[in-house]
Amino acid sequence: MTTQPVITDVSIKTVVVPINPPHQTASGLIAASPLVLIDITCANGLKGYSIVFTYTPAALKPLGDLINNLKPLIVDKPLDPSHLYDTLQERCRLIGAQGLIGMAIGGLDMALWDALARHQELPLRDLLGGGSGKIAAYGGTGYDGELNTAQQAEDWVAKGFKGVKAKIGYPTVEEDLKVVQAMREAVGDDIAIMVDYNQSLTPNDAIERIRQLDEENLCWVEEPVLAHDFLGSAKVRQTVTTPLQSGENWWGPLDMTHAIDAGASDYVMPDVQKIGGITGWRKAVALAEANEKRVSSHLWPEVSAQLLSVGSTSHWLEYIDWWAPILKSPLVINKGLVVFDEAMVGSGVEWNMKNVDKYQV
Ligand code: SMN
Ligand code: MG
Repeated sequence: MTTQPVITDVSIKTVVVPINPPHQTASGLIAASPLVLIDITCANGLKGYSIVFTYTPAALKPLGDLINNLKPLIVDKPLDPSHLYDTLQERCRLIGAQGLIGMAIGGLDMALWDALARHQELPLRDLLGGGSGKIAAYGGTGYDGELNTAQQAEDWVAKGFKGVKAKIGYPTVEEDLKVVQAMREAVGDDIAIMVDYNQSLTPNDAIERIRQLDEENLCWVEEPVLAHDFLGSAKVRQTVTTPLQSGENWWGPLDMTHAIDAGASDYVMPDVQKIGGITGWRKAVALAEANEKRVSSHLWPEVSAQLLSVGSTSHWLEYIDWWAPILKSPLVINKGLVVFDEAMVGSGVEWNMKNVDKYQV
């Protein structure tokens, strides 16, 4: 067994990467990605990298500070991500390991696993047991109206994608329907269409709307109600036939347990940051697999593609390339499938320093 190197430093940079065009959802506009970039350094010069996405620039500095303040729990310790995850969870139990704390832990955990994979000179997926499955990716469109959404869907399909997701939750269900029907018209019957309400409906409103969408042969309806209203979501699920999808806002594996116990969702799509990094993802996905839930991902395409390739119930990779400008080797998709770079080690995250400098704040 190789001995783990000792961690000597954790450092951060903050960047704001513009999104062109800005991404509109039923719960707000995202015009740029505020990101904390984490670098872990070990005694032998080994590095580990990860991205923390703060959704709003208001949280960028606090998250950077938080990660710096958690440094004493990590520096001078051996590079043992699972053990450090437990330490961070225990030491944050009183404040609670959700919200900004949860995001900081998720980001640190991803950087630690990245460093460990590099130390073993393996891609993350091989470090986690290896996976050979083909991972299909879907492209996303914003809350952009009938014509624009259909056009964007057509563009994804022209690039070879076999699935496309639209943001809906317009003032009326008639508008939601028009968007979905325009997409179907544009892409044909063989393409999977998903829709995302971004938590914007009440359970009763969701039942009324999704019953009307049930005729549209959708792959899933995502987050129709508040992400933590597990019972409300279960009530919707019992009344509609289209599969429900949720998970991007669940904090840690325990939220996954509660959601599954409540029967909240047909499918799950944890977000590798909010679910607790790679360590949290593995615990959560073990639960999903035991419950025969198909697992998709949220953001972090480079890291998520590797995680999905290891899973036994993997479903779709969400392909969003907003952070590609600051990466040395952004994920490659060909004909809608992930292409792994065979020579790559780590989690797929390493900086394009020219652009990091350009977008640094
Ligand atoms: C989403 C929300 C916020 C930022 C990025 C993406 C979204 C999704 O809900 O599922 O892609
Ligand atoms: Mg979503």
